[in-house]
Amino acid sequence: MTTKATTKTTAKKSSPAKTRAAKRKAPATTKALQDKIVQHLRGTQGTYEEKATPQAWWRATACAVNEYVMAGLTDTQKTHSRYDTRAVNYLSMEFLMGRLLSNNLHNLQLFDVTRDALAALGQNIDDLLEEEPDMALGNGGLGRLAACFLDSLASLNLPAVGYGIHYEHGLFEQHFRNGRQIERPDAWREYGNPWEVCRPESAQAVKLYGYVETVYEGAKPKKVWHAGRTIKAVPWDIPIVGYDGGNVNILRLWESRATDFFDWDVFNAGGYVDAQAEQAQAETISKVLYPNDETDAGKELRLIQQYFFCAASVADIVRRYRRAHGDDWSQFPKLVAIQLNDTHPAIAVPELMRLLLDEYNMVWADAWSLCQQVFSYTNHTLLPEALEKWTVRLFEKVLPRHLEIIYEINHQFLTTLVEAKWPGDDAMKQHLSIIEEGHERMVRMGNLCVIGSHKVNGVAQVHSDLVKTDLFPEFHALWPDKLTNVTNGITPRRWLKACNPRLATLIDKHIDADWPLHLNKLQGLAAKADDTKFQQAFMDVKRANKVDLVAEIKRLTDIDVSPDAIFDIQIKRLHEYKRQHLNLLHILALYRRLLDNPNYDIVPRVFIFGAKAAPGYKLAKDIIYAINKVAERINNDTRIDGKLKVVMLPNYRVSLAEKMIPAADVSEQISTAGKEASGTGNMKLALNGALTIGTLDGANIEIAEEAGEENCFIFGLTVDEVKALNANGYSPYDYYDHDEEIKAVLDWLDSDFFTPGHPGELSGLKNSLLAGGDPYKVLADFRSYSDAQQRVDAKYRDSKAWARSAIINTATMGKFNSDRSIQDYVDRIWHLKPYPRDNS
Ligand code: 26Q
Repeated sequence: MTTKATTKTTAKKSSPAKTRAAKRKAPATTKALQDKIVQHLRGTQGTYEEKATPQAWWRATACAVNEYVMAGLTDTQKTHSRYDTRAVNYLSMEFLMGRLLSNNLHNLQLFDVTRDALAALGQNIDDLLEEEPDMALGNGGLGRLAACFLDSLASLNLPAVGYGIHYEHGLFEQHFRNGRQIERPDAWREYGNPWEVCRPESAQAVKLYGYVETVYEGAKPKKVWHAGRTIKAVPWDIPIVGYDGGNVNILRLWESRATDFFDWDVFNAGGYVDAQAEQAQAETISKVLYPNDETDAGKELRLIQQYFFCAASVADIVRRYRRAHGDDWSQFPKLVAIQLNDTHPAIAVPELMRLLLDEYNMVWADAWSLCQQVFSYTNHTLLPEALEKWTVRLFEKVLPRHLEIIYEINHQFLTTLVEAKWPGDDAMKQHLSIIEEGHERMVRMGNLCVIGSHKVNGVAQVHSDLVKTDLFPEFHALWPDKLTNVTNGITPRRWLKACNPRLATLIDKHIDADWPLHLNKLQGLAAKADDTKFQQAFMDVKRANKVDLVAEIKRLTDIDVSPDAIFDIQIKRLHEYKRQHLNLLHILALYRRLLDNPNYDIVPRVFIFGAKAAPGYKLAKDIIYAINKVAERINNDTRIDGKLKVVMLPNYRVSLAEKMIPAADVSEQISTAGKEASGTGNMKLALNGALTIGTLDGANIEIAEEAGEENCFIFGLTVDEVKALNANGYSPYDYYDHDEEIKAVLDWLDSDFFTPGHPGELSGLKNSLLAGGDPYKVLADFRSYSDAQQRVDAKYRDSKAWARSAIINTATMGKFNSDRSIQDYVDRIWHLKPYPRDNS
């Protein structure tokens, strides 16, 4: 049983909003929905009202809603083909979709009628929504960004297709055993998924391995790739429903299968088992999402995954184009845009070249010109270890023809453009080359993306500036117009309207009801920031959301927390650069102050974490363990009178984020300046009225600009100060030796205070910050962070000042609507036109 009070809070009274912007009527009545749900319960689920399980109710409801979804899908597809529209193809290894039922209901304006229909059938919609497994086909920010972008593309009526992999297992399920992270496979579609449609008629063959032969057609040499293996790529389509009558686009995810071709010779020679093994191998490709969100150096299967989905997607894009235009390629760059979500789909560039050259006999210059016009690339990281590289050896084995094409792209680039700009400069050539020389030669996917694209963007202003100055300065000198910025965004439909119905209802009463499309209208709330009654209403919503989270925390961890405490939330993947351990050291400092002085006066605080660590990332897993162990000790220490609580919720994922974010007072965004490309959780939390404690990193800078620094708690080194510290030689011991508190909390980790009977279990963490050199400057930022936390405490005591800042945060987050991000992509990179669907 969940406690979210959707039922009560979304009931709309007649409000000024209604008169200002009449809400679109629901496309169905309660009665119609009720009939459809029962019909599906009986007709497709094979059960009936008295017997149906909650799962069956959820499935029947999804099927009922699907009728509206599919109608919109058909209309949209017909419209696109009727007008032969230019479309963007968003290639991404990850789409972190979360659950779809609530989202689809909200976007179709069917939420209220469905809630009522289910209530009439004796079912609670909140409970039923919990039945849906998360579609967790992504690791974190990059995957969730792709999902928000799909929502915006559909809502803005822009022709778009998302292309990715139909992983059988998404991101692992996280459990804690004695405080340690345990991973279990995710089985999101073990029992099928009602949203997806298989399209066997659009399957593609994907080749791998083998060798390249040069044959001659007259004097003309022609390359023929004799593949060693052929895999079948089968598409599953997931409809993406735009908001309020928007279009319904498609997310197409490829599943790998063995080819139908059956080798009877092998079979007859007694090779039945070998034939089965081959099938298992083919199906391995789409079996599992790599759970690393920065690197997984050189894994052959990862390269094959990348090529598998890129080859299938590019073939699909070309097939759609040729259906309308045959062999006339002149319209191709006018109709096709392909966005590369980081370097993961970089192989799509040589793949399109291969198709044009080898299959469609185009000459090099024409093919290359087409490629450069259609591709563009988004960079999501500056961390050197996260820039993808593959060994030439691996490429030669898996994709021999692509390696040849990459060599030729590189040769042309170096001998024409680079030579013209920097004549005779071999060092420059080495630097810009796609091939890195060394004892093991490597293919640099970032360079391939920059060279093959007409635009390259970073994801927040400071990040894009660093892409120009630090990551690709020479490319920037060569092509001054290629590098640009598109600041990330989040969809306000999922991240406010659907996840925080109480706040959405309050907002509806004060501004136009179309704010989920025009998020800048939230600005209208700023006028009420000093209005005591509005402050009260706003903080009442926050408190009710906190009460819900209190129950969820109790259910998941059995820990009791009070909704009167400050809810301080850090939710993101676990990484050293994100510095969950800075937060932890500060918790230890607070705890120590409380033990030293029982009268130490702080506003009670609950520190809440959600984070998964990559299974092979030892220190990240040790930090999770440390948080859990510290939590155990603090939560059970009666001496501190409940002033401090620490909670690490297990299995952080989209659906859990939707419960945590509406209840946050404080948003922890504390990465080392220059390391977090953008962040998007920071936007979600601020939009829901949390105050940011953060460094001047990524999108925090722009959030502080919008909300005003007086409504955030900014601390720590700036990008330039971090650089200066590195240049001058940073020593963490300077802080350890001179700050008594830092020394005390670090030494505490060596004892068995938090791990009774097991001293030293937490010493790895201390070592990383001292002997390990503290690469992310945790100790350098500690004091400034602790001071900022004191400002948080002081401000919370002034409840009017706090309420005012919280309101201003919500009111000023309009910029971070992913619709704005998408419009920036359209204006600067894709140049698309909207095509609202015809009804036919
Ligand atoms: C690479 C090689 C092998 C295996 C996995 C990977 C891999 C997988 C995922 C590398 C990186 C990722 C994901 C990166 C990511 O999520 N980056 C985040 O992107 C967000 C959206 O732009 C930003 O807001 C974050 O700042 C950035 O960290």
